[in-house]
Amino acid sequence: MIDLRSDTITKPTEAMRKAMYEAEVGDDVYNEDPTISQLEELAADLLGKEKALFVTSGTQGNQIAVLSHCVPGNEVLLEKDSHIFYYEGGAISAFAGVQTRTISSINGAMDSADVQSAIRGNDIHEPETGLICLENTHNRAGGAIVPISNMEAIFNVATKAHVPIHLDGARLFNAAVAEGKTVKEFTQFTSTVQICLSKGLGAPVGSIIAGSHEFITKARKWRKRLGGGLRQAGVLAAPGIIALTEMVDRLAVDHQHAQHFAEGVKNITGISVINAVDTNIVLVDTTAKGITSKEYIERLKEEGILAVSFGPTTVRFTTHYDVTKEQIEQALVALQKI
Ligand code: TLP
Repeated sequence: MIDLRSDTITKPTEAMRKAMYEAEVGDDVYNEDPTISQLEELAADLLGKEKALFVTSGTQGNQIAVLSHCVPGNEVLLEKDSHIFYYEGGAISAFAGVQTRTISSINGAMDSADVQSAIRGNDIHEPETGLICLENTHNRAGGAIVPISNMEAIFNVATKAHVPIHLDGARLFNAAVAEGKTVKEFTQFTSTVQICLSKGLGAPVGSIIAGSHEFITKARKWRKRLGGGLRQAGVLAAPGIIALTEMVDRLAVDHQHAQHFAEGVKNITGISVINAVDTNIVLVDTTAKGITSKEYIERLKEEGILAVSFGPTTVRFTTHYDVTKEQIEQALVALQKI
């Protein structure tokens, strides 16, 4: 099977497995795991924040951020197809007791004027705006890079209104590598950030959240409340360190593979690429073929290719460390056959 469902499916590299075996560990709830501390210091430095915290998943990291920034009854502003709104099971309402207010975007980038006008005023009838969430790259927009200038414009609006900004940067390193920039250049316009170690960077488990000392103190407490305080977690941090030190630059290869795949799809009748393919995601529309994405995915499976549905006639293909250029070629042959 050629698995293009997600970059979450990558298996830990040999170097990661060796590092897991050799990791020095302690009880991280007591702050005594040296490998966790090393990962958190490295991540805080890369992300340009005072402190970082290892969490079990991207979803948990985003949830802890909302819980730490907001109080029940707050309103959170976020893009209408953002992961936090679309794919986290309504968790921010269930756990943080906040309501959401969604904003449309172009390729994941909300207009700062729309954000400004959505921020609530000082009116007894209205909820208070507790947080603005951004996502970069934007998953449902097809791995689209939200421009730094757009993040800056929203940050300026938020700062004036004293509203914090949380960035869901599950694939922030993809954006940075594709733009030839550092992740800090993006995170300078955020209060807090979540990055996934377990997507294109290849670690088996985990995410990082980063922000001020004060934020991380609150976040640590929320992580414990949610049952995410881990004990000898150094075995999970060790591959995370490799993810951040050895796996970032090679994301460019995944981007080349996505480009190559998209070019190939353009030569196949009945299907078309509908995103700009900024990074490692290709969205393919099946409308002209007269079949649904689910039917198309079934046909793909028969040919040994796995992909996911992203709408009634949209199929998402994601490139990652465990897919070679030869497999991309094979996938294109299978698509041609269908
Ligand atoms: N995204 C997954 C699915 O949940 C859709 C995927 O295959 O793309 N933020 C963003 C932008 C994400 O894409 C994801 C995962 C998460 C957060 C959540 O990360 P995990 O899976 O670690 O909870």
